[in-house]
Amino acid sequence: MSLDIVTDIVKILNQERCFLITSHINPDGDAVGSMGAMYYILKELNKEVFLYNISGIPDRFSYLKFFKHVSMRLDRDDYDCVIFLDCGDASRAGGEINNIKKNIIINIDHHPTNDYFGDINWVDINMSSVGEMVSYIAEEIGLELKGDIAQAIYTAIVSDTGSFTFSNTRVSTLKTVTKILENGFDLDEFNRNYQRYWSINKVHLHGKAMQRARLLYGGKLAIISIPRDLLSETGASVEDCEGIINYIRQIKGVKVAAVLREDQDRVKVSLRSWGEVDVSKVAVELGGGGHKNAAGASIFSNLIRDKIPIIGEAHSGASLSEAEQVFLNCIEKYIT
Ligand SMILES: [Mn+2]
Repeated sequence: MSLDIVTDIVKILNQERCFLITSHINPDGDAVGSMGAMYYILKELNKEVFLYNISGIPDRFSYLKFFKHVSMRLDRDDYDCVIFLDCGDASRAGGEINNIKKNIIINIDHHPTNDYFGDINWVDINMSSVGEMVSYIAEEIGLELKGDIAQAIYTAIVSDTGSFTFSNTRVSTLKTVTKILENGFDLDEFNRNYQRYWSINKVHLHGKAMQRARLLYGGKLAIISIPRDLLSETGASVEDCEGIINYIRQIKGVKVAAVLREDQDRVKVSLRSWGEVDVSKVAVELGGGGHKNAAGASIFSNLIRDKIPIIGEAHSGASLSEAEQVFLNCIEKYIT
């Protein structure tokens, strides 16, 4: 890939000395994988590299060796260059990062809602994943996509394309994967690491959640609302909810899948769609963001109060159903 922006980024990677790499809160496979790939690139260039993620890296990614170098705190207060990966805006990495000194901010992302907060912004909404974007940087430097870098990039791509089933899977994505496989990537070992991480609690949670699935708007919307109690009942964690949405997305005739999960002071909304329904617009309306076919938002209790007149005291447990109402009011025009 011969893009001027890639050349510009490589120039900075060569010039600067001390780097901080970060990605968004509650990192997914793309956030983690792209951080790892960038870390290995900078290590190849003999740079001083720090890794920061405000919520840390989920244990399921511990097969990536860079895992142990990621800190949940900022280790120093000045860096030559800060690289944000997979962040639509700088606050996605956590507020703390605004207080540090940095000469240059590089922003590499593929969210349509990105607000170009960097000094150098490489935002391409056609890219499958930020991991794929970082692979072009590696190649520009002349690094082969193998070993640790390949493992990190493959994690990012597989995660953000739903194992090559989402519409963001492009010819160039598969060309990148082809190069990785040609270099002797052990797919069997990878899949064992990447897929085998479920607990029995997660299985129980999924079972109970599936029972709650409903179809609305003539079967075009599949929705599951998860009250907080369901997690304590099954001993499952918040991360264990991951993947529930993909099952209801597969119901015949469904155009949009939605999971609403009750959290401390908010209800988290996850959205997936097929084809033309752009769920990022729904998410933006609710104060969130994302991609055309995969997006999310948080409905806070004050938003609920703004949009639904509450008479008297809200009864306990009302917030989930109220958030559901706010969401349904919002999605109606996109789905009917
Ligand atoms: Mn991503």
